[in-house]
Parts: sequence; C-alpha cells; structure tokens
Amino acid sequence: MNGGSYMDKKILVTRSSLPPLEEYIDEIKGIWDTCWMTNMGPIYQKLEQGLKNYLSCKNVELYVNGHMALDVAIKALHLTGEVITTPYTFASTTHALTLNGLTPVFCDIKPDDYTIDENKVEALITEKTSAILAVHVYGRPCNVTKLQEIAKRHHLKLIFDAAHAFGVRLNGEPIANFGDISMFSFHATKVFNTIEGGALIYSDDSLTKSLENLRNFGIEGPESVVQVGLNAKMNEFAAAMGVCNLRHLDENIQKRKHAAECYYERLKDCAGIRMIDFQDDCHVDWNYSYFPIVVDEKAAGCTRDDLFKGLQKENIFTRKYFFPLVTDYECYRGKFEQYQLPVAHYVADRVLTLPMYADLEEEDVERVCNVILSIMGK
Ligand code: T4K
Repeated sequence: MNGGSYMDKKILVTRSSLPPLEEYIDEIKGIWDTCWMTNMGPIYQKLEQGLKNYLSCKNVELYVNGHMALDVAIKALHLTGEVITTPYTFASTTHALTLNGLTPVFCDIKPDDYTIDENKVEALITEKTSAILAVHVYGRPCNVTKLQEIAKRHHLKLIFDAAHAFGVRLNGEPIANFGDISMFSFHATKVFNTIEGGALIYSDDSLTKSLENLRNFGIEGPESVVQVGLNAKMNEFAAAMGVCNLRHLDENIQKRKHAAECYYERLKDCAGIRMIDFQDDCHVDWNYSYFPIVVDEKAAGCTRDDLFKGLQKENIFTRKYFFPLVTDYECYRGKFEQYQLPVAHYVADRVLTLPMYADLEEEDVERVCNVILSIMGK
C-alpha cells in the first residue's frame, strides 16, 4: 500500500463485521414472498435456535436492542428499591435501573479486570436491596461464583449485563449460564451483531411468558393483553444479519485475538501502560471485544488525554470507554449518595480503548502502537 495514503487512512475504535452481501441477500429474499418482516417470524426463529445451539443454553429471547432487553429483564424480575451495580459501564446499565424507578447503589470495581468488586458488595446490601446488576465489562467475566453465592445468601436476583461478552466462556462454561438473567447486546459495534439487537439468556422457564409478553405490548393472544408491555421485538432483517454473522463469528474472534496479541507484543514492555492480562488467564475464553489500556501518567510520561489527542492527530480515533463514570453524568449529578469509588475513578480517568475489530490489520496495530510509543518518547 502507498505509504502516504496509508497514513491518511482513518482508523476508528471499531468497525462493524458484515457478512458477504450475497449471503445476506440470500437470507432475506424469502421476505419478498411472505411479506413477513417482524413479530417473531421464521428468521427470528432460525436465529433463536442458532443461538441456543451456539451458546448451549436452554432459553433465549431476542429483542430490538440490548438496552430494551435489559429493561425487560428488570421488569420481569419485579425488582424494587435498590440495586447494587457498577458505575464503570455504558449509560444503558444505569438508565435501565433509574427508568424503572430503582435506585442504583454503586459498588467499586477491581483494578485487575474493572468488574464489580465482589468483596465490597455485601457491605452495600440493605433491607431495600432486591438485586445485583453486574457488568462483564469488555467481556471480562465478573466473579460469577462469588456473586451467585452473595445473591443466594441474601435472596437477591442476579442480572449480568453481558453486552460485551457474547461468545465468552469461563472454565468452558458459556458466560450467560450464570445468574438469573444475562443480557447480550448485538449492536453494530459488538463482536456479534444483528445491526441493532439484544438477547436475554435465562434458565428459569417460569420467566418465559413474561419475557415474551413484555416485548410485545403484553399481548398473549389476539384478544388477550395480560401485561403492560413494550414494543421491543427484533425484526426479520436484523435477525437475518445475525444468522449470517453467526457463521463467521468464530473466525472473527480469532482475527480479533490476533490483533490483541499484536498489541500485547508491541506494548508489553511499556512502563505506564496497563493491558488486560488475557494471555496468562487459562480460565477465560475471551472474545477480544475491546482493547482497553490504562495509562499511569507518572510511569508513562504522558497522560491518557495526550495519547487520545496525539492519536487523533494521526487519524486514529480511540474512545474513553468508560469516562466519565456514570455517577458523574450531568443527568445524575447530585442524584445519588456519594459512594467510595476510588478504583473506578482511577480507571475512568486513565482508560483508553484502542481500535479493535476483526478486520483490523497487523499494519494498523503497528501504526497505532508506533504513534503511542512516539508520544511516550520511546
Ligand atoms: N450495557 C453496556 C455495558 C453497553 O456497553 C451497552 C452498549 C449496552 C448495555 C446497551 O446495548 P445496546 O442497546 O446498544 O444494544 C456504542 C454502542 O452504540 C453501544 O451499543 C455500546 N454499548 C457502546 C459501548 O458503544 P457509541 O455512542 O460510542 O457508538 P458510536 O456511534 O460512536 O460508534 C463507535 C464506533 O463504532 C464508530 O466510531 C465507528 C463504529 N461503528 C459505529 C456504528 C454505529 C460502525 O462500524 N458501524 C456502525 O454502524 O455507543
């Protein structure tokens, strides 16, 4: 590739995976015969079955997006009062609670994998607590065993926001098989996408009716509306994208893994840059959904914002997922109690998510790392 034009090429934080166009057309062309475009049609059913097989799980429900799926999960579990959660997440997690009239109680995160600190959860439980909503942030699993124990001991529901964690396994077990309900996001920016979409995975069959009714106005039959529900259905075009993308998922995860290894090799000796230590962790099959670094300005000789701006000048667009912390959003300022969140603040102030997607090439990673190293004076 010509050097000049290559350096001009924009590299964004992520890039959607799309199947070959012919494959997608093949999947949707039946719609022109049936005119069935939504409301749990045949392609929806096909994707649902495909996901059950892929995830080795009993129950899957599909939704219009991950946020609505989370909203439905919260409603179906009849949560009340307070829910213990993480401030280190995307807006959706907290909004889903507050829009359901629940009070989020924020627990700090751990410095190694940025998930909720399970050792700090119990101290936050009160008589008003009804659930724990934890996030497998960047697809790194929370301490699911400990959280399940806590939830059981205190009779709390346990929901996992697994928006980033599709395809992740822990000790060989699919990540969604923990807790009461797990939510996946299938947004265009995710490892597996249905353009927009989401899913709930759960084991308790008694939830099925409610999880289905809630996504379709609470309608159970043509003359029967049994619940106050939403419109949160996944349409056939979205489902078709999922059917196609599922075929390429494993290959895409392998490509992401290669990109992550390239980053790791180039940055591993850089003082002041902390990466998720995925290579030594034999318990987790990761999906390489994001590639966060945490920049310690003293050791690195530059700040996270120096890297952000310096990369931007070179046409490389990273993101600060997740800065600011939810507790610092304008819409929430002064609304919550002041919680002790030193680790979450430290990480949010220093995190930068580097470009990561299946089609990120070795030379792209090389270019990103070269800019980082040059800003650091290496
Ligand atoms: N819980 C958690 C922990 C989440 O992170 C999310 C969503 C949810 C719940 C809710 O799930 P959904 O309801 O979204 O299914 C993006 C995504 O929109 C959002 O899904 C995701 N988390 C969040 C972390 O990232 P933005 O506002 O940063 O996306 P945007 O539009 O700036 O796009 C980022 C980059 O992605 C672009 O620079 C280029 C690339 N891109 C984007 C789009 C829209 C593509 O390649 N194709 C595309 O179609 O929120």
